[in-house]
Formats: sequence, structure tokens, C-alpha cells
Amino acid sequence: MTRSALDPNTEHTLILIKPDAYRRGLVGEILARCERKGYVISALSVVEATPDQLEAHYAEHVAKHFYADLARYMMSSPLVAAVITGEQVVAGVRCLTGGTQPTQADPGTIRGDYGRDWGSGTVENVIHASDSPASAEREIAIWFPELVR
Ligand code: IDP
Repeated sequence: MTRSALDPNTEHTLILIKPDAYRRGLVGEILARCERKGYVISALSVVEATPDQLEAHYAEHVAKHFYADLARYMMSSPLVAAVITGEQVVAGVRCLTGGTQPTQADPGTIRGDYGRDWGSGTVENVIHASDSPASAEREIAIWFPELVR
């Protein structure tokens, strides 16, 4: 489901339910956590990420040693992209998400409850969430260009 445009008077964030979560059937659970917190799903799409999308999305990480692993992980199966909307939703969804490393992420957070370390060096941590309103705007344009006017 997509909409023609997003309400400019409300805050939005971008989440990616990453391929490991898609394969493990965690899409509904992760979306439910956002909805239970009171946020609204404004756009939702199952996507096979392209190299260009990932380079744009992870521009700050492209030159890092782990980028090849990260890109392989993010293209290992479809993922789900969603725009989540609500008051202070960027900060709120980052709280729901938890820390980057699955083993250290707080229990009760999405990554703390569902993220697993596999010992492979790839950090399979279930979900991406925008880290600032500016990042959200940039990332929504990458995954939902039709929503940006
Ligand atoms: P975040 O997703 O918690 O905001 P970032 O530092 O922006 O964390 O990293 C983006 C993504 O890159 C992480 O979610 C994880 O999938 C991957 N990543 C980060 N650091 C490493 C690493 O040291 N090795 C492998 N993958 C990493």
C-alpha cells in the first residue's frame, strides 16, 4: 500500500524490516509493536533491495570494511520497507529498535528480543530505523520516491 503523499504536518520515520526478520516471519510482530505504541503505518512495501538503493541508504558506511557483508545481508532475500507516522516517531521507533549489536541490545527492544549473533561477522539485527528527522526524509525518498513531492 502506498499513498500519493505524506502529511507534512506530522513526523515520519523509515523502517526496514531486514531480510533475516522477513525470512523468520517477524514482519507482523515488528509492525504490531509500532502500532501498539500508537504509531500509524503510512506506507508499506515488500522490496528486493538493489545495490544502488543500498549505497544511497548506507552512504555513510559504503567505504567501511563491513559494507560488502552488509550489502550481501540486505540483498539475501526480500525486506519490508515502511513509513511509520506519529508524534516524535523518529526517537520513539529508535527506542523500540534498541542498540545495534543483537547481543547487547536491551531485552524488550526489537533487536534485544529478536536479534541474534551468528558469529559470521555480519550484524543481522532485524530492523533499521532512521536516526533523525533529516535521515528519515532522505531515506523515505530512497524507498518511497512516489511519496516525495
Ligand atoms: P544502526 O543500524 O543501529 O543505526 P549503524 O552504525 O548506522 O547502526 O550501522 C548500520 C548497519 O550496519 C547496522 O544496523 C548493521 O546491520 C551494520 N553494521 C554496523 N556495524 C557493523 C560491523 O561492525 N560489522 C558488520 N555490520 C555492521
